[in-house]
Parts: sequence; C-alpha cells; structure tokens
Amino acid sequence: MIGTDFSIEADGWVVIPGFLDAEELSSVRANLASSLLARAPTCVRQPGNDLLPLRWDDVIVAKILRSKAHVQQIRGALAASDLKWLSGYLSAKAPESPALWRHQDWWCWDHPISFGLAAPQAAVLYYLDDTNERSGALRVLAGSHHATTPIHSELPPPDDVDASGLPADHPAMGNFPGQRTLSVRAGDAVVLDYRLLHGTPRQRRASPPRLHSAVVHPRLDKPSARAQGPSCDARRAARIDEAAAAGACDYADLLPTFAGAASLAINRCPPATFNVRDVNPAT
Ligand SMILES: O=C(O)CCC(=O)C(=O)O
Repeated sequence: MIGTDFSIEADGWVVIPGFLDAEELSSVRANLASSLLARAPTCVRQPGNDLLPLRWDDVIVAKILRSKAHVQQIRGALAASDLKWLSGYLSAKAPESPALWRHQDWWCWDHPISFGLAAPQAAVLYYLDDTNERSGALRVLAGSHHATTPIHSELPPPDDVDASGLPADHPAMGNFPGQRTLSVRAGDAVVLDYRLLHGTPRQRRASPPRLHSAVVHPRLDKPSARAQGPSCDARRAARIDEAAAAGACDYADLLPTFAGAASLAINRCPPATFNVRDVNPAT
C-alpha cells in the first residue's frame, strides 16, 4: 500500500514514492556490490535481520545528504525545522529469516518531547527493491506513535530481546488487527516516527538489503541528546576527533555536534499508558 494519503503526524509514517531515481538506485546498488557487503554486520536485531552500520561519510550516505532536493523532501515529510542525520544502516534479511518483532525505536521516554505531536526522531527507510509480504515489507500500526494500543502491553521491553529472537508464536511476531503492510517500489522511501510500532513479516525470499537512516528532528534542546540514540554508530558519528572533518564537509549543517558527556537518561520503554492528545488537548 503506497501511503501518499498518510501523514507522519496523523498516522506515524509517510511514503515518498520514487525518492531515489533510476540513476541513484543503480549507483547505490553498485556501491553495495563493490564494497559494503564485504563488511560484517555488527548488530543482529533478530536472527536473519542484520544491521550493518554506515558512517556519515560513506558514499551512499553522503550522496543523499549532499542532495538539497532529498533533504528538502525529508524536511517536508517531517515539517522539520532542524533536521540532523544521526545514523545509518544497511538492513539485510536472509531468505527464510524470521519476522522482525513489532517494536518502536524511541529511546528517551522520560523526556517530555516524547509526548509531543511531532516526531522527536524519525527513520527514513530507502528501498532498493520492491517489497511485499514475502520480501520483508514493513508492517505498521497507525496511531501507535501517539497513544497506547492493546499490542503495546504484549511487547517485551526492547532490551530483553536479544539475537536469539522471539518464538514465532509470540504476539509481537504475528499479524495484529489494524496493521498495514507497506508494499513499496524500489526507490521509494518510508519516513517513520520513531515511536511508531513496526516490524517485518517472515522473509520468504532473497532480496537486496535496504538503507535505513535515522534523523533527528528535535526540539530537544541539549545537543548531547542527539548523540545518544540506540544506534550502533551514533557515538562514532559524533566523535570529537572527527569533528573537523565533519565540520568541513559540505553537509556539515546536517551533522550533529557533541561536545561533552551524555546528559539524558536512555529509556526505551513507553509508559504503560500514554496519549499525546491528553498532553496536547487542543489538537
Ligand atoms: O528492516 C526493516 O525493514 C525494518 C528495520 C527496523 O524495523 C528498524 O531498524 O527499526
């Protein structure tokens, strides 16, 4: 289902059809074939769901961040005034790998920004191949970024799920009422509120990896918050000894800076009940 009818604020995601054009798609695929797949995955979210971190200066990350048109598309999807790139991954799923359990990725639930209408952080998933139920399409639950749903109480705390995975009959692994499956085309991008419940079904067939980058669209006023995400490479992206190189690059305005010790507590578990409309009653 292509989601141009959906909105990041009302639903929790938006699809940008044809985000990567044919030339960009083939250049990203060529880059992957020639270099990146040789790197070992460093995060395994579930068996068969591997994440391979990308750096701020990797060719394919730079290609997107350097494009004013692409940055503007992401800003537009998020209505974001202060967009920063935080981390990037290749997400690779082997054939016959299990479902990726239903989860949300926000990590700072003690902060009041968690209960705003706007996404405190977003993921942009760039699809390099068509996806459907058999090839790792994203499943999303509309509205779950703004309020508790019945499935929230069935999900394990994010830190309890390790690479050994959840059993296939766990409620977080199967279908659930109200979910939508985003069958997208190669080149499309999906922008997700980090609080939205999402996952992928069991992967039946081989498909190329997809690119995933996390962007912050923060009204978090402490820059250090931007360097504390749950990503594998956020700290590396913000390392002081890379500051000069990052500061001199031609998309430096999109890179977070981080000058000191962590100051925000990481809490990946939403409250047992929440509804951002209670906090923002006029909306
Ligand atoms: O691999 C995917 O399609 C989804 C990735 C995902 O859910 C995540 O990284 O949070």
